[in-house]
Amino acid sequence: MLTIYGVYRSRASRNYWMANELGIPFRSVPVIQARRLADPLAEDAPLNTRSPSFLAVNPMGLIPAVDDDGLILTESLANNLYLARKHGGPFAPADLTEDGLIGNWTMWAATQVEPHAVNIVLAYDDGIENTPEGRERIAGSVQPLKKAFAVLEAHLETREYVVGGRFTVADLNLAEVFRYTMSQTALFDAHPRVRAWLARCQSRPAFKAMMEERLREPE
Ligand SMILES: N[C@@H](CCC(=O)N[C@@H](CS)C(=O)NCC(=O)O)C(=O)O
Repeated sequence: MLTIYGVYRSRASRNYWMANELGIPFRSVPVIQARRLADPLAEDAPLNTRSPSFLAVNPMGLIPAVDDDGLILTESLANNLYLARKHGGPFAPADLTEDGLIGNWTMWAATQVEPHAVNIVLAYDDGIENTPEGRERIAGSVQPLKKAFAVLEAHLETREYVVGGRFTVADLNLAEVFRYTMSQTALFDAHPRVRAWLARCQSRPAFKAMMEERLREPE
């Protein structure tokens, strides 16, 4: 049985989305980010990323972590690659070439896109998006994202999905990273294929089911 540790309002969302796509049973343990709590170590604090019982699962103190019948994995995008490969079907690489491409696009998203995308989200989380400091932080993240958007826009010129002509774990992983940039509408105005691709990914029932759970959680 698969256990997913992490609230839906975190990068665990991508593992919940994957599990929904695969239609596999899973148990959800709603570990919350310690930074969202006044005193994460208080006796009555909810299970969080600094709770000793969660640190026993992921000593990095980060969500998500997954436990698949005793195999513990702690990197959200790698968790999805593993789940796709384990369960096979259209989400998984069909051959070594697709495996290479899916891994390449996933690492690209993790290293070239996510750090800037998260920086934008954190500016909003901190409520500073309309302050001079926040605007500067956001602009500093949007600038390097322009190149990544242009690369994906060009790639999508001749295809609807990133690898293999169908929705795969590569699309899911990238879509979850690009979701963090959605506040930056000018980036999407300048890259209409990226906008259409993201909408295509987010129109999937498995994504919508994940978002429903996410919206049920307190902000
Ligand atoms: N590279 C990791 C990053 C995980 C990560 O940074 N998770 C955040 C939540 S989205 C976290 O656990 N933060 C702890 C905290 O804010 O207290 C992954 O993708 O799984």
